[in-house]
Amino acid sequence: MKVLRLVLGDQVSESLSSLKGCDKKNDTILMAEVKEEATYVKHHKKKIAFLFSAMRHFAKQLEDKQFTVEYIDYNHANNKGSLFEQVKRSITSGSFDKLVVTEPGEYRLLDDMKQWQSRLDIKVDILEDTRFIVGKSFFSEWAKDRKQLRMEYFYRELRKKTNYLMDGKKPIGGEWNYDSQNRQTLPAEITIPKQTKSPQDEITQEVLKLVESEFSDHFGDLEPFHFAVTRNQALQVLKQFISERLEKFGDYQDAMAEKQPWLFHSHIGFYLNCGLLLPDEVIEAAESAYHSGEAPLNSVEGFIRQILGWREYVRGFYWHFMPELKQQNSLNATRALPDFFWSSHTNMNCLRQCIKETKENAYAHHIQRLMVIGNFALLAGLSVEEVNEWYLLVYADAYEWVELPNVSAMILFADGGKLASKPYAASGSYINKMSDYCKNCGYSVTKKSGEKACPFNYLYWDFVTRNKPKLENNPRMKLVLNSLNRMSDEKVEDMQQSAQMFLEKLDNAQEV
Ligand code: FAD
Ligand code: DLZ
Ligand code: SF4
Repeated sequence: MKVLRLVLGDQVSESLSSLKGCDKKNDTILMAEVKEEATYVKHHKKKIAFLFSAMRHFAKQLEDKQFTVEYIDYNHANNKGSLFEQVKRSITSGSFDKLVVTEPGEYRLLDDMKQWQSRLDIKVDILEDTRFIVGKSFFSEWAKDRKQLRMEYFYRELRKKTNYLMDGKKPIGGEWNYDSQNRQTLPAEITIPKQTKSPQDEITQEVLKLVESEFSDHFGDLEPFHFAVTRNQALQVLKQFISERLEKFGDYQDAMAEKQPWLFHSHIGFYLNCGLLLPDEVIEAAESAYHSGEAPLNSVEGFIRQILGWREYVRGFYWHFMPELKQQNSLNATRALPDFFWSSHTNMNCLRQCIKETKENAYAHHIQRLMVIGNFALLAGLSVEEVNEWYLLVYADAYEWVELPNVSAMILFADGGKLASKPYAASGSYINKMSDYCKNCGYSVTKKSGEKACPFNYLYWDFVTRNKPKLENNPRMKLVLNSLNRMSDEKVEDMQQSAQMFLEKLDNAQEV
């Protein structure tokens, strides 16, 4: 039996199901840098460079172990431009008995792949992606017959199932969740560890040249480029996170600071999502740090919750609710994405900083994505489709399985509240509490309406007023709606008028 084994750009892991039982003599592993995948959205330059370099290093690693690899680079004479055409070419030119591939992380590609068997007239095995703690069916089973699908309860199930941070049947420390201890602001005198920078080698430098010449019209800065592109480098990033950042991860998880894009976060999402790191090894490294006394429980539980809880949950949520999830727009958000999402030119300092850092690093941490950029997109009623496309292309860790639930369901409430119990909407005071952005802003965070007032303040109340009919039956919105009802008509009108003027400026592409 001669097997063609296709490995995708976000599958650079030797533990991959499609590589199990690979016959080094007879089988061929196909990897291809193709235009279709690099441009179905115009990914950030750094994201393309990162994946192409990780792919090339992985192919070399396999070749060094005597696997037969057919690597089609972007300018290869035989490059056919799409994964399907590339597979077709290999099958036509070789005498394979079947194609084996691990299921892709995006619905569009899986949907396409399901047609390959009949289109190629060869047996196609699409195998489960085992690089997660649980399979897709675990979520569907758990969701069955449940009225609410809150992450917290899914997470508790997984804690019990895996035994991570458990003391028999009870959670270590007595609580499942230490979120309330994870909301500190950053003290002025704190030392933030330096970002782990992986050195560029010749392969990466080649790729950087390629990306500069082929994708020059894509968003983002290509250099400086310090991503890990091999498993050993990614393990080094993990190691440094555990020894230098994890201790304070919990305390400052929600904090933001100007010119500090990396803070105490792990910066491993890129590596987990493309296969350079695996979730169980990351969780186990954090758990060991707790047991050896290197990091406190609020940090370790908070970190493990992100990976065992949120990451597994959003993946299950995506596959359970696709393809409908992509069509949903419960708040009818249709406003065009403002130009400053690309240029970062806005007088709102919080957005200017977060978008500028996104452009520079293809990274922003969770609270920047959620409570600054996402919050603005929600309050301003930005188009669900355009916001999703933006998030999918700007972040180097973005693939639809993880991006879409976070954007459509978490920030835009487009699913009508299946994921979040209420919209993650907040006024400027939240941003002011959790960051130092407001100090250097052209707007005043204490002003509620008028030209100089922080746009988040009046947009917040305008959002609540506008969507009152859709939110008034939500028990978690009761306090907010009571506050709105207690406000004088004049105050509400002032804020609505300010919001109207601001949104008109956005619609007319004027500077805000
Ligand atoms: P840390 O803060 O150190 O967290 C550790 C790990 O936990 C992350 O690497 C990630 O694997 C996991 N994690 C944390 N939160 C989430 C979450 N909400 N969903 C899934 N995994 C999570 N994450 C992506 O991996 N890809 C995306 O495209 C993506 N888009 C997002 C869009 C929005 C609007 C929001 C609010 C969040 C998004 N996230 C996404 C989740 C989160 O912001 C990133 O995982 C995190 O910022 C990556 O940085 P880090 O590795 O330093 O994470
Ligand atoms: C994101 C991406 C990019 C930019 N380029 C490639 C590529 O050239 N070849 C490839 O096999 N995969 C690439 N990818 C990752 C795929 O888009 C990813 O596998 C699917 O979106 C499914 O998650
Ligand atoms: Fe952002 Fe408002 Fe603060 Fe300015 S004042 S940084 S717009 S929250």
